[in-house]
Amino acid sequence: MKKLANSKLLEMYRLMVTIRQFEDYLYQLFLQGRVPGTLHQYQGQEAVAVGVCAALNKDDIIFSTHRPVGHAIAKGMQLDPIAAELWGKATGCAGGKSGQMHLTDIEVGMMPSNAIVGANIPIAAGAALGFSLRGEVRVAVSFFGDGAANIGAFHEGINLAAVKNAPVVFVCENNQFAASTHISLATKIENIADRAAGYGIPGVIVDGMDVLEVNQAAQTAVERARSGDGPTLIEAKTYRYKGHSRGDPGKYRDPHELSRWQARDPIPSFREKLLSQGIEEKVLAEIDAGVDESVKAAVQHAESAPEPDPTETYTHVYAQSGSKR
Ligand SMILES: Cc1ncc(C[n+]2csc(CCOP(=O)(O)OP(=O)(O)O)c2C)c(N)n1
Repeated sequence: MKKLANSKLLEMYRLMVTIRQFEDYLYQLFLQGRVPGTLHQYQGQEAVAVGVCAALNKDDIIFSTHRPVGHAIAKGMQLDPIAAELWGKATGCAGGKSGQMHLTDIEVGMMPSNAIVGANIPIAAGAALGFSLRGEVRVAVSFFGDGAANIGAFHEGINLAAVKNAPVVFVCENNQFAASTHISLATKIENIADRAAGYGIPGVIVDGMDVLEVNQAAQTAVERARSGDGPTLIEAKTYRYKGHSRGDPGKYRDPHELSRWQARDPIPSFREKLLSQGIEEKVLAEIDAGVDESVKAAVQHAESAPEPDPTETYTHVYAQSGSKR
C-alpha cells in the first residue's frame, strides 16, 4: 500500500478543514437569511470524501448526490465557483442555474451531482464501462447514502458493473439516516457492505471517521478497478452532524448519539495524528488560517458576483444544434 508523503497528508488535512469551515460558515449565513435556497450539509463526513478522492487521479471522475459540497471540494473544485453557484450567480459553476444540488466541474472530474437518490449508481457504472470499452485506464466513483442502498438502481448499477468488471468504486456513506428515517427502520441487515457478496464483488467496511482508514480501502479498491478486476463496494460508517437539509433541525435524533459521534470527529483526530508524526502545530495553524481566509473570500465573491443575464435563461437547458454538449 502506498505510504502517503507529508505533503499529501497536509493537503488532506487542508481539504477536510476547508469542507468543515465552509459548511459551518454557510450554516451561519443561512440562519442570517443570506444563502438563497436550501443546503444539504456534509459536516461529520469529511473523512469519506477526502479519504476516497486522495486515492484518485485528476482524470478519474466522481458522481455525487444532493449533499455534494464535500465531494466537490475533495475532488479539487475551487470555492469561488461553488459559492457563486449556491448564490445563483453568473460566475457559479453552472452559471447560477443549478444551486447546491448539481455542482459540477468536468475539468477536475466532478461530474454533475445528482439529487435523485441512487440515480448516480448506474450512471457511474456506465461511465466506468465506457472507460474500459475505450481502453482508458480511469476510474469512476459513485458516492451515495445508506438510503440509496435500498433503491432499485443500487442493484441494477452494481450488478451491471460487477458482470462487466467495470472500473468503478461504490462508496456508501452510511451516516445512519435517510432524511429522518434511521437505518434500522429501513434496512434489516447491519452492514450494507454485506450486499456485495450478492454481486460477487468485495464488500469492505471502514471507519468513516478515520481518513487514513478510508484512504487505505479506497487505494485497494481503485487499484483493483484500474487493473481490470472490477468494482468494490465500500461502506463507510459515519454520521451527519446537521439535519437532513436546512429546514430540518434533526429533533428525531438522540442528542447523545450525536455527541458520541462528535467525540470521534475526523478532523481533530487526524490533527492529533499529524502532530504525533512530528508535523509542527504552527504548520497546521497556518493551514487553518489560510482556509478561513479562502472561505470568507469565496462568500464575498459570491455575494458581489453579477446575477445571470436573463438572455442566458435557456442556454445549456436544451441541446444546441451542432453542440457536443
Ligand atoms: C428517488 C428519490 N426518492 C426520494 C427523494 C427525496 N430525498 C432526498 S434525499 C433523501 C434521503 C437520502 O438518504 P441517503 O441516501 O441515506 O443520503 P443522505 O441524505 O443520508 O446523505 C430523500 C428521501 C429523492 N431525492 N429521490
